[in-house]
Amino acid sequence: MYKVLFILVVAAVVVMRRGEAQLRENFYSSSCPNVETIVLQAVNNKLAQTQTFTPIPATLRLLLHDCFVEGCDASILIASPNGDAEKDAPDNISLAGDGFDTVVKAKQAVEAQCPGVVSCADILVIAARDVVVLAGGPSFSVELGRRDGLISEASLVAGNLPEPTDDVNTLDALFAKNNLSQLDMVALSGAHTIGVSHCTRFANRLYSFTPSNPIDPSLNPSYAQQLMQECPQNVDPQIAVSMDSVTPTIFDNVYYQNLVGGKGMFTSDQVLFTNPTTQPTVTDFAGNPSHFNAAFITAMRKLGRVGVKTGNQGEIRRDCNTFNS
Ligand code: HEM
Ligand SMILES: *[C@@H]1O[C@H](CO)[C@@H](O)[C@H](O)[C@H]1NC(C)=O
Ligand SMILES: CC(=O)N[C@H]1CO[C@H](CO)[C@@H](O)[C@@H]1O
Repeated sequence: MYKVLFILVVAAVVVMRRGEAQLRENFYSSSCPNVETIVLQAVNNKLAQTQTFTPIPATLRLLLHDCFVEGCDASILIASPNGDAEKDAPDNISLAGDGFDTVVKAKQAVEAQCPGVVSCADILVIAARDVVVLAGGPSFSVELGRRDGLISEASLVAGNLPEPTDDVNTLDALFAKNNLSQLDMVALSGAHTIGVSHCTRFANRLYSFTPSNPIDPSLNPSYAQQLMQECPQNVDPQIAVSMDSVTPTIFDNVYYQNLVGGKGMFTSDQVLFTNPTTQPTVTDFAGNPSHFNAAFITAMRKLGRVGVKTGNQGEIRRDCNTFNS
């Protein structure tokens, strides 16, 4: 009698743990042992082909936009014929095509060797890690085992992505909703050490901050002049400028040194230094690259766990841009 009960309990526990299958580093060790090498090679091929830096920041940013809306489930990659998928939301307007293409190419390379096995969500996580390393940032291992989602809707985006005008409280709340601490938020913002922004995203800080102060007083005056030169009023909305004006193509801690010097591009960057709750972390990261690297790695691994589907949830998409059926 007790034996039967014991077996039933054990069986129930096993079933429950299957249901909430965990991410793990060696998830594909028998089903696709070379997946990480294949993805890295595809990322390198993409860079060789485009001959520009753009795929690197574009791929990293894609991870944030995927994970913060419906979880890290490749929902951002879906191309809807009706223009109503996640990537079609106004918040995504500036996601560079090179990021999408990097993941699509990597998936094709993986499919050629391990058909139907590796999710697009995992390929994005691997590629986002790889581009950090290729830009000179820290190397780290990633957890795998995500499944691709079955939902991608533009209407689900609003309110789930950070805005360049956000203050620390708003950022704290949004990141907390994704199980990320304030420290994680400050560390992940360091991703703005590479890549570009369109002038429209920060022009308010140059021309219309407040009626009495058209230039944001928290901007370093010479940096403000530089930005006004790069982004004259009513400039072509396609024009984009480097977010880290000092080392724009190197993944380093100069982003934080810039904040200390009043050279943060967005309000959401600069407030990390002006707000007393985050300032000590910014000062620490500005002076200690190893502290930044360690915090960034921890936060990236946590970002990769947001809202994941595992076990038999979702699907393994064949083509990252479309659902299987
Ligand atoms: C903390 C709140 C954040 C805000 C408000 C924010 C906002 C933005 C905005 C407005 C842009 C410029 C888009 C454009 O005009 O092209 C941008 C670019 C970028 N963001 Fe963020 N972001 C945040 C956090 C993050 C995080 C957590 C990551 C990744 C871990 C990230 C990675 C990037 C990258 C790499 C770019 C450059 C994209 C490119 O050059 O194609 N951002 N971000
Ligand atoms: C946050 O963590 C809790 C506890 O592990 C989990 O139940 C929840 O789904 C997580 N939320 C997100 C958005 O990942
Ligand atoms: C890369 C991408 O698909 N961006 C889209 C974001 O959303 C706008 C509409 O708001 C589209 O025009 C872009 O093509």
